[in-house]
Amino acid sequence: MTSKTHVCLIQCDYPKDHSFIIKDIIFPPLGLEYLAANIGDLAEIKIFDNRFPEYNLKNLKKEFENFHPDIVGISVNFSNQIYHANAIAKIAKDFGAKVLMGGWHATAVPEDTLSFPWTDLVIRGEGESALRNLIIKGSPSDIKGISYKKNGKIIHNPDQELLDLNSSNPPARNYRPKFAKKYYNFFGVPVDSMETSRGCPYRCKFCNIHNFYHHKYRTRSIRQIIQDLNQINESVKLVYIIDDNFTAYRSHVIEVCNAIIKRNIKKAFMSTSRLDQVVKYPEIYELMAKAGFIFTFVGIESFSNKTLKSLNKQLELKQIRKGIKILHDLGFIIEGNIILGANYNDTKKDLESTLEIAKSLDIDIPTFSLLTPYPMTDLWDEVNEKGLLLSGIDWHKFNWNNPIIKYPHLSPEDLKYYLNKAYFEVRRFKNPLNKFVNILRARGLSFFISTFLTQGGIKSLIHFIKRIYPDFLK
Ligand code: B12
Ligand code: SF4
Repeated sequence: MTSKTHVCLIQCDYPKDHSFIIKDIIFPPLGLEYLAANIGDLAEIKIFDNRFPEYNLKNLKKEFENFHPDIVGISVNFSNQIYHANAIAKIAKDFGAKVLMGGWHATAVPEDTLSFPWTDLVIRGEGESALRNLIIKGSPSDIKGISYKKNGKIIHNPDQELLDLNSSNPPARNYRPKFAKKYYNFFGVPVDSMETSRGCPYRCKFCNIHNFYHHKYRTRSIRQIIQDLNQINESVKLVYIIDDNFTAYRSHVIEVCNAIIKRNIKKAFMSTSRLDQVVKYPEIYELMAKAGFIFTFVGIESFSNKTLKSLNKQLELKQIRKGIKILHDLGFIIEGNIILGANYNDTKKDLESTLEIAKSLDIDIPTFSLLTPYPMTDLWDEVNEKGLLLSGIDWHKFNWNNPIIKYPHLSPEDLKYYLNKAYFEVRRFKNPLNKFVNILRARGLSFFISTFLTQGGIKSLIHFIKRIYPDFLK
Protein backbone atom coordinates (compact mmCIF):
# COMPACT_ATOMS: atom_id res chain seq x y z
CA MET A 1 0.00 0.00 0.00
CA THR A 2 1.14 3.52 -0.75
CA SER A 3 0.08 6.70 1.02
CA LYS A 4 0.78 8.88 -1.98
CA THR A 5 -1.99 11.17 -3.24
CA HIS A 6 -3.83 9.69 -6.22
CA VAL A 7 -3.94 12.27 -9.02
CA CYS A 8 -5.79 11.90 -12.32
CA LEU A 9 -4.94 14.44 -15.00
CA ILE A 10 -7.42 14.65 -17.84
CA GLN A 11 -7.09 16.07 -21.32
CA CYS A 12 -10.63 17.11 -22.17
CA ASP A 13 -12.28 16.22 -25.49
CA TYR A 14 -13.57 18.90 -27.89
CA PRO A 15 -17.20 19.30 -28.91
CA LYS A 16 -17.95 17.41 -32.11
CA ASP A 17 -18.45 20.63 -34.07
CA HIS A 18 -15.11 22.00 -32.83
CA SER A 19 -13.64 22.68 -36.25
CA PHE A 20 -13.09 21.49 -39.74
CA ILE A 21 -9.71 19.97 -39.02
CA ILE A 22 -9.41 19.23 -35.33
CA LYS A 23 -9.92 15.47 -35.68
CA ASP A 24 -6.99 15.37 -38.09
CA ILE A 25 -4.59 16.95 -35.63
CA ILE A 26 -4.18 15.31 -32.24
CA PHE A 27 -1.08 16.29 -30.32
CA PRO A 28 -0.13 14.67 -27.01
CA PRO A 29 -1.20 16.47 -23.79
CA LEU A 30 2.17 18.09 -23.21
CA GLY A 31 0.91 20.47 -20.51
CA LEU A 32 -0.33 17.55 -18.38
CA GLU A 33 2.91 15.68 -18.96
CA TYR A 34 4.82 18.68 -17.58
CA LEU A 35 2.56 18.65 -14.53
CA ALA A 36 3.06 14.91 -14.01
CA ALA A 37 6.84 15.29 -14.31
CA ASN A 38 6.83 17.78 -11.46
CA ILE A 39 4.71 15.81 -8.98
CA GLY A 40 5.93 12.27 -9.73
CA ASP A 41 7.72 11.98 -6.35
CA LEU A 42 4.57 12.99 -4.43
CA ALA A 43 1.73 11.27 -6.22
CA GLU A 44 0.43 8.18 -7.98
CA ILE A 45 -0.52 9.61 -11.35
CA LYS A 46 -2.74 8.63 -14.26
CA ILE A 47 -3.16 10.75 -17.38
CA PHE A 48 -6.35 10.07 -19.30
CA ASP A 49 -6.74 11.57 -22.74
CA ASN A 50 -10.49 11.96 -23.04
CA ARG A 51 -10.17 12.46 -26.82
CA PHE A 52 -9.63 8.67 -27.05
CA PRO A 53 -12.76 6.47 -27.03
CA GLU A 54 -10.96 4.30 -24.44
CA TYR A 55 -11.32 7.24 -22.00
CA ASN A 56 -14.77 8.53 -22.92
CA LEU A 57 -17.09 9.54 -20.07
CA LYS A 58 -18.36 6.00 -19.53
CA ASN A 59 -14.87 4.51 -19.40
CA LEU A 60 -13.55 7.34 -17.21
CA LYS A 61 -16.07 6.27 -14.57
CA LYS A 62 -14.56 2.78 -14.58
CA GLU A 63 -11.06 4.25 -14.35
CA PHE A 64 -12.06 6.36 -11.34
CA GLU A 65 -13.65 3.29 -9.76
CA ASN A 66 -10.35 1.41 -10.02
CA PHE A 67 -7.97 4.25 -9.18
CA HIS A 68 -9.87 6.14 -6.44
CA PRO A 69 -8.46 9.58 -7.31
CA ASP A 70 -8.00 12.11 -4.49
CA ILE A 71 -7.51 14.89 -7.05
CA VAL A 72 -8.87 15.12 -10.59
CA GLY A 73 -7.25 17.90 -12.64
CA ILE A 74 -8.86 18.77 -15.96
CA SER A 75 -7.14 20.76 -18.71
CA VAL A 76 -9.38 23.35 -20.37
CA ASN A 77 -7.34 25.19 -22.96
CA PHE A 78 -10.10 25.79 -25.48
CA SER A 79 -13.08 27.78 -24.21
CA ASN A 80 -15.51 25.48 -25.98
CA GLN A 81 -14.29 22.50 -23.91
CA ILE A 82 -15.72 23.88 -20.69
CA TYR A 83 -19.13 22.13 -20.83
CA HIS A 84 -17.54 18.78 -21.50
CA ALA A 85 -14.99 19.47 -18.75
CA ASN A 86 -17.92 20.09 -16.38
CA ALA A 87 -19.38 16.69 -17.28
CA ILE A 88 -16.06 15.09 -16.30
CA ALA A 89 -15.95 17.20 -13.13
CA LYS A 90 -19.40 15.95 -12.13
CA ILE A 91 -18.34 12.31 -12.45
CA ALA A 92 -15.13 12.98 -10.49
CA LYS A 93 -17.10 14.70 -7.73
CA ASP A 94 -19.40 11.65 -7.48
CA PHE A 95 -16.27 9.67 -6.61
CA GLY A 96 -15.41 12.18 -3.87
CA ALA A 97 -12.35 13.67 -5.59
CA LYS A 98 -11.21 17.26 -5.25
CA VAL A 99 -11.74 18.73 -8.73
CA LEU A 100 -9.46 21.32 -10.22
CA MET A 101 -9.24 22.91 -13.63
CA GLY A 102 -6.35 24.61 -15.35
CA GLY A 103 -5.34 25.76 -18.82
CA TRP A 104 -6.02 28.87 -20.89
CA HIS A 105 -9.77 29.12 -20.55
CA ALA A 106 -9.83 28.37 -16.82
CA THR A 107 -7.07 30.94 -16.30
CA ALA A 108 -8.86 33.63 -18.33
CA VAL A 109 -12.23 33.25 -16.59
CA PRO A 110 -11.66 31.58 -13.20
CA GLU A 111 -14.84 33.05 -11.72
CA ASP A 112 -16.97 31.65 -14.54
CA THR A 113 -15.17 28.29 -14.35
CA LEU A 114 -15.88 28.06 -10.61
CA SER A 115 -19.51 29.05 -11.06
CA PHE A 116 -20.26 25.41 -11.89
CA PRO A 117 -20.92 23.34 -8.77
CA TRP A 118 -18.48 20.47 -9.31
CA THR A 119 -15.20 22.36 -9.58
CA ASP A 120 -13.40 23.25 -6.35
CA LEU A 121 -10.32 25.05 -7.60
CA VAL A 122 -8.73 26.72 -10.59
CA ILE A 123 -4.98 26.89 -11.01
CA ARG A 124 -4.28 30.02 -13.05
CA GLY A 125 -1.34 30.08 -15.45
CA GLU A 126 1.43 27.51 -15.37
CA GLY A 127 0.41 24.56 -13.23
CA GLU A 128 3.75 23.00 -12.29
CA SER A 129 4.53 24.58 -8.94
CA ALA A 130 0.99 25.46 -7.79
CA LEU A 131 -0.15 21.85 -8.20
CA ARG A 132 2.94 20.59 -6.42
CA ASN A 133 2.35 22.99 -3.52
CA LEU A 134 -1.31 22.02 -3.35
CA ILE A 135 -0.43 18.35 -2.97
CA ILE A 136 2.18 19.14 -0.31
CA LYS A 137 0.02 21.55 1.72
CA GLY A 138 -3.37 19.93 1.13
CA SER A 139 -5.09 23.33 1.18
CA PRO A 140 -5.16 26.17 -1.39
CA SER A 141 -4.94 29.08 1.04
CA ASP A 142 -1.60 30.88 0.63
CA ILE A 143 -0.74 29.14 -2.65
CA LYS A 144 -0.18 31.72 -5.35
CA GLY A 145 -2.08 31.29 -8.61
CA ILE A 146 -5.06 29.48 -7.13
CA SER A 147 -8.72 30.56 -7.17
CA TYR A 148 -11.04 28.54 -4.95
CA LYS A 149 -14.37 28.39 -3.21
CA LYS A 150 -14.68 29.07 0.51
CA ASN A 151 -17.97 29.42 2.41
CA GLY A 152 -19.86 30.13 -0.80
CA LYS A 153 -17.37 32.81 -1.90
CA ILE A 154 -14.66 32.70 -4.55
CA ILE A 155 -11.18 33.61 -3.30
CA HIS A 156 -8.46 34.58 -5.78
CA ASN A 157 -4.95 34.20 -4.37
CA PRO A 158 -2.34 36.54 -5.91
CA ASP A 159 -0.75 35.59 -9.24
CA GLN A 160 2.25 33.30 -9.11
CA GLU A 161 5.67 34.19 -10.50
CA LEU A 162 6.60 32.65 -13.84
CA LEU A 163 8.44 29.36 -13.70
CA ASP A 164 12.17 29.10 -14.22
CA LEU A 165 11.78 26.75 -17.20
CA ASN A 166 15.19 25.20 -16.75
CA SER A 167 14.54 24.14 -13.21
CA SER A 168 11.38 22.21 -14.07
CA ASN A 169 11.50 18.57 -15.18
CA PRO A 170 11.07 17.55 -18.82
CA PRO A 171 7.58 16.27 -19.72
CA ALA A 172 6.76 12.77 -18.51
CA ARG A 173 5.77 11.04 -21.76
CA ASN A 174 5.89 7.68 -19.96
CA TYR A 175 2.28 8.06 -18.72
CA ARG A 176 0.91 7.46 -22.21
CA PRO A 177 -0.79 4.11 -22.71
CA LYS A 178 0.62 1.96 -25.52
CA PHE A 179 -2.42 2.49 -27.72
CA ALA A 180 -1.89 6.30 -27.65
CA LYS A 181 0.50 5.87 -30.56
CA LYS A 182 -2.36 5.22 -32.94
CA TYR A 183 -4.09 8.51 -32.01
CA TYR A 184 -1.36 11.15 -31.88
CA ASN A 185 -1.10 12.22 -35.46
CA PHE A 186 -0.91 15.14 -37.81
CA PHE A 187 -3.15 14.36 -40.79
CA GLY A 188 -2.37 10.66 -40.43
CA VAL A 189 1.37 11.06 -39.77
CA PRO A 190 2.48 9.96 -36.25
CA VAL A 191 3.57 13.02 -34.32
CA ASP A 192 4.96 14.10 -30.97
CA SER A 193 5.27 17.61 -29.56
CA MET A 194 7.81 19.47 -27.50
CA GLU A 195 8.39 22.97 -26.17
CA THR A 196 11.52 25.12 -26.44
CA SER A 197 10.12 28.46 -25.24
CA ARG A 198 7.05 30.10 -23.68
CA GLY A 199 5.57 33.47 -24.55
CA CYS A 200 5.66 35.93 -27.42
CA PRO A 201 6.96 39.52 -27.61
CA TYR A 202 4.10 40.66 -29.90
CA ARG A 203 0.65 41.82 -28.76
CA CYS A 204 -1.89 40.90 -31.40
CA LYS A 205 -5.29 42.16 -30.40
CA PHE A 206 -7.07 38.79 -30.71
CA CYS A 207 -4.42 36.78 -28.84
CA ASN A 208 -3.81 36.30 -25.12
CA ILE A 209 -0.34 34.72 -25.07
CA HIS A 210 1.30 37.90 -23.75
CA ASN A 211 -1.20 38.20 -20.91
CA PHE A 212 -0.98 34.55 -19.90
CA TYR A 213 2.81 34.78 -19.67
CA HIS A 214 2.90 38.30 -18.12
CA HIS A 215 4.53 39.81 -21.25
CA LYS A 216 7.66 37.69 -20.81
CA TYR A 217 9.40 35.38 -23.26
CA ARG A 218 11.49 32.52 -21.83
CA THR A 219 13.53 29.80 -23.49
CA ARG A 220 14.60 26.37 -22.34
CA SER A 221 18.31 25.57 -22.38
CA ILE A 222 19.75 23.65 -25.32
CA ARG A 223 20.77 20.89 -22.94
CA GLN A 224 17.15 20.47 -21.85
CA ILE A 225 15.81 20.72 -25.39
CA ILE A 226 18.13 17.98 -26.67
CA GLN A 227 17.43 15.79 -23.65
CA ASP A 228 13.71 16.18 -24.34
CA LEU A 229 14.13 15.49 -28.04
CA ASN A 230 16.05 12.32 -27.27
CA GLN A 231 13.12 11.10 -25.16
CA ILE A 232 10.80 11.14 -28.16
CA ASN A 233 10.19 7.68 -29.48
CA GLU A 234 12.64 6.69 -32.21
CA SER A 235 9.80 5.62 -34.52
CA VAL A 236 8.13 9.06 -34.45
CA LYS A 237 9.79 11.18 -37.10
CA LEU A 238 7.59 14.27 -37.02
CA VAL A 239 7.90 16.70 -34.10
CA TYR A 240 5.73 19.76 -33.53
CA ILE A 241 7.48 22.50 -31.59
CA ILE A 242 4.39 23.96 -29.94
CA ASP A 243 6.04 27.26 -28.90
CA ASP A 244 3.77 30.27 -29.25
CA ASN A 245 6.25 31.98 -31.54
CA PHE A 246 9.25 29.74 -32.14
CA THR A 247 11.08 32.26 -34.33
CA ALA A 248 10.61 35.23 -31.98
CA TYR A 249 14.30 35.40 -31.07
CA ARG A 250 16.90 34.69 -33.73
CA SER A 251 19.62 33.62 -31.31
CA HIS A 252 17.32 30.93 -29.88
CA VAL A 253 16.43 29.55 -33.32
CA ILE A 254 20.10 29.51 -34.32
CA GLU A 255 21.09 27.63 -31.17
CA VAL A 256 18.29 25.06 -31.50
CA CYS A 257 18.94 24.43 -35.21
CA ASN A 258 22.71 24.19 -34.79
CA ALA A 259 22.25 21.71 -31.94
CA ILE A 260 19.97 19.53 -34.11
CA ILE A 261 22.37 19.68 -37.06
CA LYS A 262 25.47 19.01 -34.92
CA ARG A 263 23.88 15.93 -33.35
CA ASN A 264 22.62 14.74 -36.72
CA ILE A 265 19.07 14.36 -35.38
CA LYS A 266 17.02 13.04 -38.28
CA LYS A 267 13.50 14.21 -37.61
CA ALA A 268 11.16 16.56 -39.46
CA PHE A 269 9.94 19.57 -37.46
CA MET A 270 6.91 21.83 -37.56
CA SER A 271 6.65 25.18 -35.81
CA THR A 272 4.88 28.51 -35.67
CA SER A 273 6.43 31.56 -37.23
CA ARG A 274 5.69 35.04 -38.62
CA LEU A 275 5.94 36.21 -42.21
CA ASP A 276 7.51 39.56 -41.27
CA GLN A 277 10.33 37.62 -39.61
CA VAL A 278 10.73 35.45 -42.70
CA VAL A 279 11.22 38.57 -44.81
CA LYS A 280 13.58 40.26 -42.33
CA TYR A 281 15.69 37.20 -41.55
CA PRO A 282 15.51 34.68 -44.42
CA GLU A 283 18.86 33.18 -43.32
CA ILE A 284 17.15 31.89 -40.14
CA TYR A 285 14.68 29.95 -42.23
CA GLU A 286 17.46 28.61 -44.40
CA LEU A 287 19.06 27.23 -41.24
CA MET A 288 15.72 25.83 -40.08
CA ALA A 289 15.34 24.05 -43.44
CA LYS A 290 18.80 22.51 -42.95
CA ALA A 291 17.81 21.30 -39.48
CA GLY A 292 14.73 19.54 -40.91
CA PHE A 293 11.95 22.11 -40.40
CA ILE A 294 9.39 21.39 -43.08
CA PHE A 295 6.04 22.82 -41.99
CA THR A 296 5.15 26.18 -40.51
CA PHE A 297 1.97 27.77 -39.16
CA VAL A 298 1.68 31.48 -39.87
CA GLY A 299 -0.98 34.01 -38.99
CA ILE A 300 -1.90 35.99 -42.11
CA GLU A 301 -5.16 37.29 -40.65
CA SER A 302 -5.96 39.97 -43.28
CA PHE A 303 -4.78 41.37 -46.60
CA SER A 304 -5.61 44.95 -45.68
CA ASN A 305 -2.73 46.90 -44.15
CA LYS A 306 -5.24 49.08 -42.31
CA THR A 307 -6.90 46.03 -40.73
CA LEU A 308 -3.56 44.42 -39.91
CA LYS A 309 -2.63 47.63 -38.13
CA SER A 310 -5.89 47.68 -36.19
CA LEU A 311 -5.17 44.09 -35.08
CA ASN A 312 -1.73 45.24 -33.94
CA LYS A 313 -0.31 42.41 -36.06
CA GLN A 314 2.85 44.30 -37.12
CA LEU A 315 2.66 42.73 -40.57
CA GLU A 316 2.06 44.15 -44.07
CA LEU A 317 0.63 42.69 -47.26
CA LYS A 318 3.93 42.97 -49.10
CA GLN A 319 5.59 40.92 -46.33
CA ILE A 320 2.85 38.29 -46.67
CA ARG A 321 3.53 37.89 -50.40
CA LYS A 322 7.31 37.96 -50.06
CA GLY A 323 7.40 35.72 -46.98
CA ILE A 324 5.36 33.00 -48.71
CA LYS A 325 7.73 33.05 -51.69
CA ILE A 326 10.83 32.79 -49.46
CA LEU A 327 9.36 29.89 -47.49
CA HIS A 328 8.38 28.04 -50.66
CA ASP A 329 11.80 28.55 -52.22
CA LEU A 330 13.19 26.89 -49.08
CA GLY A 331 10.75 23.96 -49.40
CA PHE A 332 8.45 24.74 -46.45
CA ILE A 333 4.77 23.72 -46.39
CA ILE A 334 2.74 26.68 -45.13
CA GLU A 335 -0.47 26.60 -43.14
CA GLY A 336 -1.78 30.15 -42.96
CA ASN A 337 -4.85 31.41 -41.17
CA ILE A 338 -7.03 34.20 -42.52
CA ILE A 339 -9.65 35.92 -40.37
CA LEU A 340 -12.88 36.76 -42.19
CA GLY A 341 -14.36 39.99 -40.88
CA ALA A 342 -11.12 40.95 -39.16
CA ASN A 343 -12.39 44.53 -39.32
CA TYR A 344 -15.76 45.43 -37.75
CA ASN A 345 -16.58 47.57 -40.80
CA ASP A 346 -15.98 44.85 -43.37
CA THR A 347 -18.60 44.47 -46.07
CA LYS A 348 -19.51 41.55 -48.36
CA LYS A 349 -17.31 43.17 -51.00
CA ASP A 350 -14.34 43.07 -48.59
CA LEU A 351 -14.91 39.37 -47.92
CA GLU A 352 -15.16 38.60 -51.67
CA SER A 353 -11.90 40.41 -52.23
CA THR A 354 -10.26 38.53 -49.32
CA LEU A 355 -11.17 35.23 -50.99
CA GLU A 356 -9.81 36.37 -54.35
CA ILE A 357 -6.48 37.41 -52.79
CA ALA A 358 -6.34 34.13 -50.84
CA LYS A 359 -6.68 32.25 -54.15
CA SER A 360 -3.94 34.30 -55.73
CA LEU A 361 -1.51 33.52 -52.91
CA ASP A 362 0.13 30.15 -52.73
CA ILE A 363 -0.79 29.15 -49.16
CA ASP A 364 -0.56 25.35 -49.08
CA ILE A 365 -3.12 24.86 -46.32
CA PRO A 366 -5.25 27.97 -45.97
CA THR A 367 -7.46 27.97 -42.89
CA PHE A 368 -10.19 30.51 -42.27
CA SER A 369 -11.76 31.73 -39.10
CA LEU A 370 -14.14 34.36 -37.84
CA LEU A 371 -12.88 37.08 -35.53
CA THR A 372 -13.36 35.60 -32.04
CA PRO A 373 -12.96 37.62 -28.84
CA TYR A 374 -11.30 35.14 -26.48
CA PRO A 375 -11.19 36.24 -22.84
CA MET A 376 -7.90 37.77 -21.67
CA THR A 377 -7.39 39.42 -25.10
CA ASP A 378 -7.57 43.14 -25.91
CA LEU A 379 -10.31 42.26 -28.39
CA TRP A 380 -12.40 40.74 -25.58
CA ASP A 381 -12.16 43.98 -23.59
CA GLU A 382 -13.04 46.11 -26.61
CA VAL A 383 -16.01 43.99 -27.71
CA ASN A 384 -17.42 44.03 -24.18
CA GLU A 385 -16.87 47.76 -23.72
CA LYS A 386 -18.60 48.53 -27.02
CA GLY A 387 -21.41 46.03 -26.41
CA LEU A 388 -20.60 44.16 -29.61
CA LEU A 389 -21.30 40.61 -28.41
CA LEU A 390 -24.07 39.11 -30.53
CA SER A 391 -25.86 37.47 -27.60
CA GLY A 392 -25.10 36.08 -24.15
CA ILE A 393 -21.92 34.07 -23.81
CA ASP A 394 -22.14 30.52 -25.10
CA TRP A 395 -18.62 29.09 -24.83
CA HIS A 396 -19.57 26.32 -27.28
CA LYS A 397 -19.46 28.93 -30.01
CA PHE A 398 -15.90 30.03 -29.25
CA ASN A 399 -14.11 27.93 -31.82
CA TRP A 400 -13.28 30.50 -34.50
CA ASN A 401 -16.08 29.15 -36.71
CA ASN A 402 -19.10 30.88 -35.18
CA PRO A 403 -20.18 34.51 -35.43
CA ILE A 404 -19.74 36.07 -31.97
CA ILE A 405 -19.51 39.77 -32.82
CA LYS A 406 -22.12 42.20 -34.20
CA TYR A 407 -21.08 43.86 -37.48
CA PRO A 408 -22.83 46.86 -38.99
CA HIS A 409 -22.62 45.54 -42.58
CA LEU A 410 -22.56 41.74 -42.15
CA SER A 411 -25.15 39.41 -40.66
CA PRO A 412 -24.16 36.18 -38.83
CA GLU A 413 -25.54 34.30 -41.88
CA ASP A 414 -23.24 36.30 -44.20
CA LEU A 415 -20.23 35.38 -42.07
CA LYS A 416 -21.14 31.68 -42.05
CA TYR A 417 -21.74 31.78 -45.80
CA TYR A 418 -18.32 33.29 -46.52
CA LEU A 419 -16.56 30.92 -44.13
CA ASN A 420 -17.97 27.90 -45.99
CA LYS A 421 -17.30 29.51 -49.34
CA ALA A 422 -13.70 30.17 -48.35
CA TYR A 423 -13.04 26.53 -47.49
CA PHE A 424 -14.88 25.26 -50.53
CA GLU A 425 -13.39 27.57 -53.13
CA VAL A 426 -9.88 28.29 -51.92
CA ARG A 427 -8.96 24.72 -50.94
CA ARG A 428 -10.25 23.30 -54.22
CA PHE A 429 -8.26 25.83 -56.13
CA LYS A 430 -4.90 24.39 -55.07
CA ASN A 431 -2.95 21.66 -56.77
CA PRO A 432 -1.30 19.43 -54.14
CA LEU A 433 1.12 17.80 -56.56
CA ASN A 434 2.81 21.14 -57.23
CA LYS A 435 3.68 21.34 -53.55
CA PHE A 436 5.53 18.08 -53.56
CA VAL A 437 7.38 18.93 -56.76
CA ASN A 438 8.38 22.16 -55.04
CA ILE A 439 9.66 20.40 -51.93
CA LEU A 440 11.53 17.90 -54.06
CA ARG A 441 13.20 20.75 -55.91
CA ALA A 442 14.08 22.74 -52.78
CA ARG A 443 15.11 19.96 -50.39
CA GLY A 444 16.39 17.19 -52.67
CA LEU A 445 15.34 13.59 -53.18
CA SER A 446 16.86 12.12 -50.02
CA PHE A 447 15.03 14.60 -47.73
CA PHE A 448 11.80 14.02 -49.65
CA ILE A 449 12.06 10.27 -49.28
CA SER A 450 13.08 10.31 -45.62
CA THR A 451 10.40 12.83 -44.69
CA PHE A 452 7.40 11.76 -46.71
CA LEU A 453 7.83 8.20 -47.76
CA THR A 454 9.14 6.67 -44.55
CA GLN A 455 6.86 8.43 -42.06
CA GLY A 456 3.81 6.26 -41.95
CA GLY A 457 4.48 5.49 -45.63
CA ILE A 458 2.67 6.40 -48.78
CA LYS A 459 -0.71 5.67 -47.16
CA SER A 460 -0.16 8.54 -44.70
CA LEU A 461 0.97 10.82 -47.48
CA ILE A 462 -2.17 10.15 -49.52
CA HIS A 463 -4.35 10.51 -46.40
CA PHE A 464 -2.64 13.84 -45.68
CA ILE A 465 -3.23 15.19 -49.19
CA LYS A 466 -6.82 13.93 -49.38
CA ARG A 467 -7.81 15.52 -46.07
CA ILE A 468 -6.44 18.85 -47.16
CA TYR A 469 -7.46 18.69 -50.81
CA PRO A 470 -10.68 16.64 -50.95
CA ASP A 471 -10.65 16.42 -54.77
CA PHE A 472 -7.26 14.69 -54.94
CA LEU A 473 -7.34 11.31 -56.77
CA LYS A 474 -11.08 11.63 -57.52
C1 B12 B 1 -0.90 23.18 -29.90
C2 B12 B 1 -2.04 24.16 -29.97
C3 B12 B 1 -3.08 23.85 -30.82
C4 B12 B 1 -3.16 22.55 -31.60
C5 B12 B 1 -4.05 21.48 -30.94
C6 B12 B 1 -3.86 21.31 -29.49
C7 B12 B 1 -3.76 19.84 -29.07
N1 B12 B 1 -3.52 19.68 -27.81
O1 B12 B 1 -3.90 18.90 -29.80
C8 B12 B 1 -3.88 23.03 -32.89
C9 B12 B 1 -2.85 23.51 -33.88
C10 B12 B 1 -4.77 22.01 -33.55
C11 B12 B 1 -4.64 24.21 -32.32
C12 B12 B 1 -5.72 24.74 -32.93
C13 B12 B 1 -6.41 25.84 -32.46
N2 B12 B 1 -6.12 26.58 -31.38
CO1 B12 B 1 -4.60 26.22 -30.27
N3 B12 B 1 -3.07 26.19 -29.28
C14 B12 B 1 -2.09 25.35 -29.22
C15 B12 B 1 -0.98 25.94 -28.32
C16 B12 B 1 -0.02 26.69 -29.23
C17 B12 B 1 -0.15 25.02 -27.50
C18 B12 B 1 -0.89 24.11 -26.48
C19 B12 B 1 0.18 23.41 -25.70
O2 B12 B 1 0.45 22.25 -25.92
N4 B12 B 1 0.86 24.17 -24.83
C20 B12 B 1 2.04 23.73 -24.14
C21 B12 B 1 1.76 23.13 -22.80
C22 B12 B 1 3.07 22.82 -22.12
O3 B12 B 1 1.07 24.09 -22.04
P1 B12 B 1 -0.47 24.06 -21.64
O4 B12 B 1 -1.24 23.00 -22.32
O5 B12 B 1 -0.98 25.45 -21.74
O6 B12 B 1 -0.41 23.65 -20.09
C23 B12 B 1 0.14 24.48 -19.09
C24 B12 B 1 -0.87 25.46 -18.45
O7 B12 B 1 -1.88 25.89 -19.31
C25 B12 B 1 -1.39 24.72 -17.27
N5 B12 B 1 -2.44 23.73 -17.44
C26 B12 B 1 -3.00 23.22 -18.55
N6 B12 B 1 -3.91 22.30 -18.25
C27 B12 B 1 -3.95 22.19 -16.92
C28 B12 B 1 -4.72 21.38 -16.10
C29 B12 B 1 -4.54 21.45 -14.73
C30 B12 B 1 -5.35 20.58 -13.85
C31 B12 B 1 -3.60 22.37 -14.18
C32 B12 B 1 -3.41 22.46 -12.74
C33 B12 B 1 -2.84 23.19 -15.01
C34 B12 B 1 -3.01 23.10 -16.38
O8 B12 B 1 -0.22 24.05 -16.82
C35 B12 B 1 0.51 23.56 -17.97
C36 B12 B 1 1.97 23.55 -17.66
O9 B12 B 1 2.45 24.84 -17.41
C37 B12 B 1 -1.82 26.93 -27.44
C38 B12 B 1 -1.04 28.10 -26.94
C39 B12 B 1 -0.16 27.70 -25.78
N7 B12 B 1 0.97 28.34 -25.65
O10 B12 B 1 -0.45 26.85 -24.96
C40 B12 B 1 -2.93 27.34 -28.40
C41 B12 B 1 -4.32 27.66 -27.86
C42 B12 B 1 -4.70 26.61 -26.84
N8 B12 B 1 -5.15 27.54 -29.06
C43 B12 B 1 -6.09 28.40 -29.14
C44 B12 B 1 -7.01 28.53 -30.20
C45 B12 B 1 -7.96 29.69 -30.16
C46 B12 B 1 -7.00 27.61 -31.25
C47 B12 B 1 -7.93 27.63 -32.44
C48 B12 B 1 -9.42 27.69 -32.08
C49 B12 B 1 -7.55 28.74 -33.38
C50 B12 B 1 -6.06 28.92 -33.47
N9 B12 B 1 -5.50 29.85 -32.72
O11 B12 B 1 -5.42 28.21 -34.21
C51 B12 B 1 -7.62 26.30 -33.14
C52 B12 B 1 -8.71 25.25 -32.96
C53 B12 B 1 -8.74 24.40 -34.17
C54 B12 B 1 -9.68 24.95 -35.12
N10 B12 B 1 -9.24 25.28 -36.30
O12 B12 B 1 -10.84 25.08 -34.80
C55 B12 B 1 -6.09 29.31 -27.94
C56 B12 B 1 -7.21 28.93 -26.94
C57 B12 B 1 -7.97 30.12 -26.47
C58 B12 B 1 -9.20 29.70 -25.79
N11 B12 B 1 -9.49 30.32 -24.67
O13 B12 B 1 -9.94 28.83 -26.24
C59 B12 B 1 -4.62 29.13 -27.42
C60 B12 B 1 -4.46 29.37 -25.93
C61 B12 B 1 -3.74 30.10 -28.26
C62 B12 B 1 -4.22 31.51 -28.25
N12 B12 B 1 -3.91 32.30 -27.26
O14 B12 B 1 -4.91 31.90 -29.19
N13 B12 B 1 -4.08 24.67 -31.19
S1 SF4 C 1 -0.88 35.83 -32.57
FE1 SF4 C 1 1.19 34.97 -32.60
S2 SF4 C 1 2.53 36.76 -32.95
FE2 SF4 C 1 0.55 37.56 -32.27
S3 SF4 C 1 0.78 37.78 -30.04
FE3 SF4 C 1 -0.16 35.76 -30.41
S4 SF4 C 1 1.56 34.35 -30.48
FE4 SF4 C 1 2.40 36.40 -30.72
